[in-house]
Amino acid sequence: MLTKKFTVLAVLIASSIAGFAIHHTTVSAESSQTVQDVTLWDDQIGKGASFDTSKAVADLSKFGFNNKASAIQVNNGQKWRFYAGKNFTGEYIDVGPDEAVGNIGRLNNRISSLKAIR
Ligand SMILES: [Ca+2]
Repeated sequence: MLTKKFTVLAVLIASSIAGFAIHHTTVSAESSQTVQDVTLWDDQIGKGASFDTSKAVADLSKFGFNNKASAIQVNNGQKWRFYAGKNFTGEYIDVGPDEAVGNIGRLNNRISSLKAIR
C-alpha cells in the first residue's frame, strides 16, 4: 500500500512539473512576439520617441503621437497606409512590406492615422 501511495504522489509531482514546463513555454512564445508590426519614430529609425502597434490606429492623438512621426518601420509582410487625417483620411503614404523609411517627406510630422491595407 505504501508503494502505491508513493507512486500516486510521484505522478502528481510529475504532472505539476509538466504543467509548469508547458506554461513556461507559452510565456516564452509570447515574449518573442514583442516586435510589433509597425513602429513610428519621432526622429529617425531607432532614435528618439517611438510608437508601436500591430493594429489600425484611427487617431494617434489618443496615444500622444499625433503629427509626430518622421520615420516609419514596417516589420511584417503587409503594406501599411499612413494618413495625414484622422480616421484614415487625407493625404497618405504607403510603407512596407518589411520596409523602413527614414524620411517620410511631405508627411513629416503630419501622420494622424494608419492601417494595414493588404
Ligand atoms: Ca517628428
